[in-house]
Amino acid sequence: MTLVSRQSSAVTAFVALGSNLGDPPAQIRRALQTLAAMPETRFVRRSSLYRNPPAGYLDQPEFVNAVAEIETRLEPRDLLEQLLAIERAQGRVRDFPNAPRTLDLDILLYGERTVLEPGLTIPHPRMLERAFVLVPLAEIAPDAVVPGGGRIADLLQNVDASGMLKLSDSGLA
Ligand code: PH2
Ligand code: MG
Ligand code: MG
Repeated sequence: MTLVSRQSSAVTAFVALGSNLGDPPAQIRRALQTLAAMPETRFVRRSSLYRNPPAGYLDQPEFVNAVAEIETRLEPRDLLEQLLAIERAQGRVRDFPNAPRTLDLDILLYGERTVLEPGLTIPHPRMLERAFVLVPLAEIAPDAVVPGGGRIADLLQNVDASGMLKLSDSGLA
C-alpha cells in the first residue's frame, strides 16, 4: 500500500503529457487512463492530442502532447511521485536532459500554489514559452490563471502555435 498525505480539500491541478517514442498517441491515451486511477484524485477532463515538432533539442522525433485537468487531494510532492511512477511503468528512461521519451508527465499548475523545491517547481517554469503546453491547456481551461503570469487565453497570444496539429480521436491524423 502506498501511504500518501492528503489535503482536506481537493485542488484543481493541470498535468502536461508528452511522448515521442513507442507509439506516442497510444502512450498518451494509456497514461490518461492511469492518471484517472490515481489515489485521492478525480479525473475532470482532457484536451485533444496534438502532434508537434520537438522544441529545444531538435534532433529527435516529433511529439504528441496533451493536458489533463484533475482534482486531487494529493500534496504536490505526492502527486509528482505518482506521475514519476506512471512514467517508469511506461518505460521512461532518463538518458540525458530533453532526451526522447515514451512518456513525460509534468505538473503545470496546482491550484494557485507556488512550489519551489528541489526537483519540483510549480507553476512549471517553462510553460509560458511552450505552445505544446499552452494550446492544449487553453482548449480545456482558457480562464485558468498562472500565479504571477496571467490568464491562459492571454498567454497563448505570446507563442507560435502554427506547428500544433490536432489529432482526430482515432489518432491517425
Ligand atoms: N518536452 C521537452 C522538450 N521539448 N518538445 C515538444 N514538442 N513536446 C514536449 O513535450 C517536449 C519538447 C522536455 O520536457
Ligand atoms: Mg518531466
Ligand atoms: Mg517536460
